[in-house]
Amino acid sequence: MLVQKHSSLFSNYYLYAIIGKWVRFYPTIGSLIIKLLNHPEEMLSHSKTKAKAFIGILGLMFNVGLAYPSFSQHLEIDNPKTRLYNFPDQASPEAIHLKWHPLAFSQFTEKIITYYLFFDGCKYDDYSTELPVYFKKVGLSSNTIGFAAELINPVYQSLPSSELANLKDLNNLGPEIKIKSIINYHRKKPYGMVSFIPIRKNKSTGIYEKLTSFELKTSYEEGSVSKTKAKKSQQYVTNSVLATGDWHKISLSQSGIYKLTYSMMKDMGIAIDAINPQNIRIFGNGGGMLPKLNSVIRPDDLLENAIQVVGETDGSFDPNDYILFYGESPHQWTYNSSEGRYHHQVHDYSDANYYFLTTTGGTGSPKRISSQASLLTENTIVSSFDDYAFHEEYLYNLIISGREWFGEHFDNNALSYSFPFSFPNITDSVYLKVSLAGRVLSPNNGSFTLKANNNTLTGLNLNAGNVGNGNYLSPKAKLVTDAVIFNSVSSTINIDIAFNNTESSSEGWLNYLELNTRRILNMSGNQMLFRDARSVGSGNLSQFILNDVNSSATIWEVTDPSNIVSQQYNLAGSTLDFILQTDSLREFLVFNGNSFLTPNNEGVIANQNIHGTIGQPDFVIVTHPNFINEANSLASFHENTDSLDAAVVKTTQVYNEFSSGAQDVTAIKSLMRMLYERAADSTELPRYLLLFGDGSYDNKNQINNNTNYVVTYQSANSTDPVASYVSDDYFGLLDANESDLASDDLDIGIGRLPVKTVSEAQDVLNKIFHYEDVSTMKSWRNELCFIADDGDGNIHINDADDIATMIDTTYADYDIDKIYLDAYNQESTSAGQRYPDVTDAINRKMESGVLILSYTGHGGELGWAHERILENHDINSWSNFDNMPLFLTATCEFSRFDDPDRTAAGEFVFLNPDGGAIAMLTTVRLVTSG
Ligand SMILES: [Ca+2]
Ligand SMILES: [Ca+2]
Ligand SMILES: [Ca+2]
Ligand SMILES: [Ca+2]
Repeated sequence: MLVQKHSSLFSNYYLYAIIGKWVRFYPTIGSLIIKLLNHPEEMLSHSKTKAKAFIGILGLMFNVGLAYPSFSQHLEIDNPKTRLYNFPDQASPEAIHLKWHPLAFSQFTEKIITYYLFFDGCKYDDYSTELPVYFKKVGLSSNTIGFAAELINPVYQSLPSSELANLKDLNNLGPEIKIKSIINYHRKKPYGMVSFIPIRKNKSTGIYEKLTSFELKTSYEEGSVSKTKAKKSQQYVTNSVLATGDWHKISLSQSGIYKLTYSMMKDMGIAIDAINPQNIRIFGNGGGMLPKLNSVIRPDDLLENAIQVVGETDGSFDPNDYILFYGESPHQWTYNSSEGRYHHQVHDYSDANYYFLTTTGGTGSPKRISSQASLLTENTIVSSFDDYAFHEEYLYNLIISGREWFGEHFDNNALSYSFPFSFPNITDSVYLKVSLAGRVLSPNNGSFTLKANNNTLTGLNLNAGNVGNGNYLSPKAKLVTDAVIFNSVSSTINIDIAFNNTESSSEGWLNYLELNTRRILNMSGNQMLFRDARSVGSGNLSQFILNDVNSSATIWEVTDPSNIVSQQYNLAGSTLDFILQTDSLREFLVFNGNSFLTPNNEGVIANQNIHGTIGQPDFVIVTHPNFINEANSLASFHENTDSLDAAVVKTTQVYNEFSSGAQDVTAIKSLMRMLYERAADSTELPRYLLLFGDGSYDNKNQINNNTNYVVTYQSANSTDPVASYVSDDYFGLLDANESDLASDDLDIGIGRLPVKTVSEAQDVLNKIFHYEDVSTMKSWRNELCFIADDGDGNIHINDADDIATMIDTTYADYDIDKIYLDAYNQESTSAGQRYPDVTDAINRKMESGVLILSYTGHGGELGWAHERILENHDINSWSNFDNMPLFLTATCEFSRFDDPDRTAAGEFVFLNPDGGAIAMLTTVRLVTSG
């Protein structure tokens, strides 16, 4: 009987799944529920094979927010022998008919209405367009290296002008349909993905036409995959260097030479008088974030750096002995050789970079800085060098979303700012790149003007334009970026930025200033970094000539920060020179020994060894250290009740082994990549990732009372609430070709427990454990409830009804209850329209219990519907501990979990200690339905 079948239907669910965005909900939700209800008996069985697949599906649907109307493909997740997709019959492709519907619309307020064209099975590819996309997945053999698709026998029909009048984005459509065909990978297996917008503008008539039927012809190129994979692949060490020995973590924030003295080491807790300084080692992987593209090789575990230990030869660390090492800023500069410019990249997750010191760890001879000879002949002279600087502050996030933060704020109180830069011995023009954001409401305009040393910089186009009428669907601000070259004779450069607002409510923000110039190669200050892209060329032997040095000048080549070498040179008076091959860009640091930088002590690090001990778990919990006990007991629970092989690691441990100690969203992904890559076969692939701890849009702790427990992946867009999102999917895009693209295919199921305190964590655990209790296996587990908002041309009700019908015809055993607002009495109150009977019905349903509760309609961080049918006081009043539903919400920011200033209504549903939801598939940002 069904009750029994569902005894553990949602017991593994720890999961509070996060959806970035959904467009066009109902096929997604309908398919999902059918999958949820599919094969419940396997879910109950202790083998749990399907349960795993099922949780995988919960994760898989959050593919960077894109709704895939069918998940049937993903069901094969645990059956690697089943081909995921059918090969099309190439000899006679079948005709495909598209069933188009009249124009649909979605109404947010009286003023905001968006329109959609749609056909059955369509999806919307990107949130800036309202045009439907046809897509199809095609099976490919594992040695496919090329894939293409074309349309045969297309049949078109004119689109009535009434359907076009309200659509945007038509201008991008040409006379030919643009077909995108790519090879994607799902759990290491390739498949072809074909997608296109099935609308064209007829070349001869100029009329827009929709494609109504066609045949899809696909072609493949097969070849040796090992050939394409011949480039180096990521290697993983067997054991982390942190597994044995004493470890002390230090931090720093700017690039340069750092000194560690006897007394500092003593303060760090090192038994400095007892150690042999010849055994001291420093590890660290240099600055910058890990690369997003998986195939880019990155350091695995911590690299040992070459250092200098002054006074080590006598075997004792005496009070005047010291260590010198090169430390790199977390913020990176990269040279773009086609542009001939250096660009900076601020670290999105950390303002510090970390190094690890040990006196007993590591293997082999400790790495020391060796010296590098100067060559004897030159063919290129270097007497000036490239220098750069940036100014970028992390002060404001304009829409509480996205990873781009802004600095100085321009408004009527402060319309201009001044930024001083210093380039001693400047000898060339200055390249200045500026990025700003302006918030100017229609019909006004605004612009920024820049001055360098009081001269207005012409040729910059920094027109802030306007961002429409400022409703909550329009961009908060418009980003303007431009670059200019100007001359400066002064080594001090003052950049003044003024905001010209035509209306007092206009605002602006500085994103960044970035400068490139050249300086004469004269020593300036106590430490100076230099490099010269002009020296680079095949066969170049460059003589670097450096003036104004003292006799104790030392030059380190820092091109490879873990393999620093000391450069030998010739000295004549106060000028030194050295000659090196410069086939590629090399970087140096000269210092006079008078002054060094000092790192911060971050304390002792306990031994850890994720690399060596994690094995090949099905289920990985990455927890904030605060919740380690709760994470461990959840892991044991799943090991005992579900036979899942579970592993628990702390965020800080993941960072230490995968991102050199700095918080980085990609470190968690790199851990999952290691498990994925090490898997000997498909049964060893990781299946689930649980993030144990709340997240925040503020990954660098700028705001007070932050909730940055487990790092969040935020979209690049930080100005447009419709295009900006947060998504935990990023952690599960694991194939080599994947990074963070919407087309990347999620390979594992991912959930998050958005808990902030141990007590919240314990409450959630109590719920999960209780859900498995036999006393809760009652008839409520046979009931489903669909709640639908009114208005919007009945789209929510139609969606909910379609889902209910889908389920009713597939699973007649379930009792379906519908709470459609239109069926209830609406009352006018002083606070607006209300549906008190709907609220009562929902509260009663929660108390009596349902397996799945689905809501489609308007909503926000405070509850559901304009009529406030569900609010936080309802949610917090629920005491349905014995019958907690899975919540599916197709509504806006109901569960915007990453805003520390507010616990969203969806979070309250999940965190309610006396009931609420056992799990949620829910929305965290603005979404639109269609
Ligand atoms: Ca000594
Ligand atoms: Ca920024
Ligand atoms: Ca994939
Ligand atoms: Ca939260």
